[in-house]
Amino acid sequence: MARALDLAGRGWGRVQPNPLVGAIVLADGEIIAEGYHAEFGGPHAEAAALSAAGHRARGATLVVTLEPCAHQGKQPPCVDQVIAAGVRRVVAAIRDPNPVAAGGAERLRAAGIDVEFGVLAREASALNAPFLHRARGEVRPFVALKLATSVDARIADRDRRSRWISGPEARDYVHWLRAGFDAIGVGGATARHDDPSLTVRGPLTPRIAPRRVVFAPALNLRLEAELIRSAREVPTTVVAGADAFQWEMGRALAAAGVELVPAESLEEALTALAERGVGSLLVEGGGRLAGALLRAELVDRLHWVQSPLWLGERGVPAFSGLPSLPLASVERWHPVERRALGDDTLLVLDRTCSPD
Ligand code: AOF
Ligand code: ZN
Repeated sequence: MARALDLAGRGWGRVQPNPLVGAIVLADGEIIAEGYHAEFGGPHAEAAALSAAGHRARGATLVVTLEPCAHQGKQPPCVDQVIAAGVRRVVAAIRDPNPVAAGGAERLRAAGIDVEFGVLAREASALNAPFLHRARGEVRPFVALKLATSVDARIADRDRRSRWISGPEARDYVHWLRAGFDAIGVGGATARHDDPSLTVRGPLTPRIAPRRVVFAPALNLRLEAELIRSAREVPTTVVAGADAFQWEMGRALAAAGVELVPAESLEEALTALAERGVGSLLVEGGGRLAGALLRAELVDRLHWVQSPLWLGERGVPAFSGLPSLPLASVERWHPVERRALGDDTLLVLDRTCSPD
């Protein structure tokens, strides 16, 4: 299953809003074929692995990160292919919560195939957290925060300089990470001070370039900002209070090709983004937006890159405005990944823990 999860990850940036799925075919304990879902609308992981196995799939075990689908969608039902291939046993990490596709296990069992769930279920759930979030019927996008900080959790020095806290490996990681999200968000102050482009500039080209979203309640932006100047090439949304769009800046932004989304709160903003097709949002700062999202319990995942330097008390804090609750009542988040990125350290934390 660990191998199947690795394979599933290769679809990152290419398959959303569909799930990342990997599969292997095992015979006599050996991997005889592998497959993964490589492209939205393309062959499912099970079909890819089974066609690679050919006649050797007869009597074999199919290990897959998600329950095989039972529906005719853009692809034929995987259960039919599993049955036709003569597979004897299916080991799946998690059930498919998508009501349209669900029911695969029952169909397989009715055909006399052994079906087992629960192997590396937590890892499989973490891998497809945005897909599972939407399948639960959530009305807002899956929200992840990405922050590069010093050891003392500062995102910029006392003059707001942040280039570069993290090293090149961590910056490559961010470009890879962006490719898997529908939208990349920043606060207005960050858009003004850092003038980021928030585009994907790594080896992985996303199937659809993520939309850029600036949360700027008071519309305190510069028309010369990179995000605004390039709004006709890469879709850009500015979220602000409805009143703000009446101002001259609102009209100028619209004329520059920026999509304006009125919202009076972060909740409203996220719901409006979901209605416009944003299923997952990666927020890259700054500290005020990060703090406000956390305070409102609107963050599902944190990608924290910690670099080996200190910026001191006058450095810009990664999260501002968080309440100081008594230790006994604070919630603990759940690590889903820890690894080195050059000299930096990546820690990925989820707010809620998926069940085993
Ligand atoms: C995938 N890839 O490898 C598997 C999926 O419209 P379709 O035919 O591509 O079906 C999409 C649904 O099929 C998806 O939401 C999930 O429930 C199920 N399984 N989907 O895109 C795969 N195994
Ligand atoms: Zn399928």
